[in-house]
Amino acid sequence: MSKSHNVWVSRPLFPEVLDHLAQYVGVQAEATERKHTAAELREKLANVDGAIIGLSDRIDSDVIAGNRRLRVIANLAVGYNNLDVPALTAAGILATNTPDVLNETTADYAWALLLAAARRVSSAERWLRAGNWRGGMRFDDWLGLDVYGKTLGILGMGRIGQAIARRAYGFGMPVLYHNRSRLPEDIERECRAAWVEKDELLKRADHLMLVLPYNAQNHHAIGKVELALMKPTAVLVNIARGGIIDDAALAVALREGRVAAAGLDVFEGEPAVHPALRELDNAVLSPHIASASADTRRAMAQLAADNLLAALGHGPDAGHPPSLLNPEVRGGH
Ligand code: 8YV
Repeated sequence: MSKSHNVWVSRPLFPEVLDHLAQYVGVQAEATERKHTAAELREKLANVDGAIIGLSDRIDSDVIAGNRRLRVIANLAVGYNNLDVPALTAAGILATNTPDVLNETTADYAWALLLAAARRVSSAERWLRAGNWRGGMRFDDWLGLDVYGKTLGILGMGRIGQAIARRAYGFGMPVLYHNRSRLPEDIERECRAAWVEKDELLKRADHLMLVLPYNAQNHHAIGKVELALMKPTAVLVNIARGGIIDDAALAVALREGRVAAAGLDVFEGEPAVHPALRELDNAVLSPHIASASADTRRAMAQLAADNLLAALGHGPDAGHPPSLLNPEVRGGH
C-alpha cells in the first residue's frame, strides 16, 4: 500500500522502531553508519517529508535551501548543536530532539567516569591485563583519590545535571553548581545543590562535572585559565560535548599534574581524539556512550520516531510532537 509520507533514517536503528514507523509512512533507512556530506544530506532530504538524523549530520540553511517538501527533522539526541534551528524555523520545518528519556542513564555514566578516573580503574585493568600483577604489588601502589565526602561541582544544571546532583547524596557529597540561571529553590533543595559563580565553582569543587549544552558561548568554557583555577587533586568529567573543553590545554594540565585526572566521553572533533589525551594514563576515555544503555537508546529511538510521526500528523500524538524545539513553526502549517 502506498503511504502518504516518506521519511529517511540516516543511521541504522532498532528494527522494531523502523517497523513502527513503517506502519504509517514509507521508510528509507540507512543500513550502515557513516557521516553524510552536505551534498548527500541535501539530496536525501529533497525527496522526503521528514527525517531522523544523528549528531554527525549537520543540518543548516545550505542543506535545506530550496527544499519545498521537508516538514520535520527529528534529531536522535537531546543536544542539537548539529541543527541550525533558526534556519529550520525560517524554512517552516519542525525540529525535535530526545530530552528526558536519557537523563538517568547519562547521569549514571557521569558517575562511572568520575569513579573510574578517581580510582584509576582503566589503568589498573590495563596493568593487570599486561600480566604485571604476577610481579606483586606494593601496599602503597594504585592509590587513587576519594570521591565519597568530597565537594562535587556541576557546571550546567539542566535535567541531566540535576540527575547527577541527586546521586551525590549517596556519596555524602555536598553539591555546588553554576548555571546561567539559578534553579528554583525547591529544585535546589531537592538536589541539595548551591549556586555559585563559575570561578568559585572551579576553585572549590573537589571534582567537577560538565553538563553544558554546546554553543558559541560555551566553546572552550574550560580552557587554560579555567583549568588553572581547579584543584590539582580534582577529577574533571565531560559527558556533555566536545569543544566545551580545550582538549590540548587539558592534556597539558593532566600531564603536569595540575588537574589530577579526567573522565571524558566527548571530544573536540570526535571521532578523532587529541593524540596527547590518548597517551595519558590519568585520562579515562570513552567513545560518546553516556546514553548508551539498551533501554535508553531504545527509548531515544522511539521518541525520535514518535516526534517524526506526530509532526507528519500520524499516530497517537498526531499534530503534537512530544519534544518540539520550534513550536513557532506550527502556526505556519
Ligand atoms: C547521542 C548525545 O545522542 O543526546 C545527546 O545529546 O550526545 C547522545 O545521547 C548519542 O551518542 C547518539 O549519537
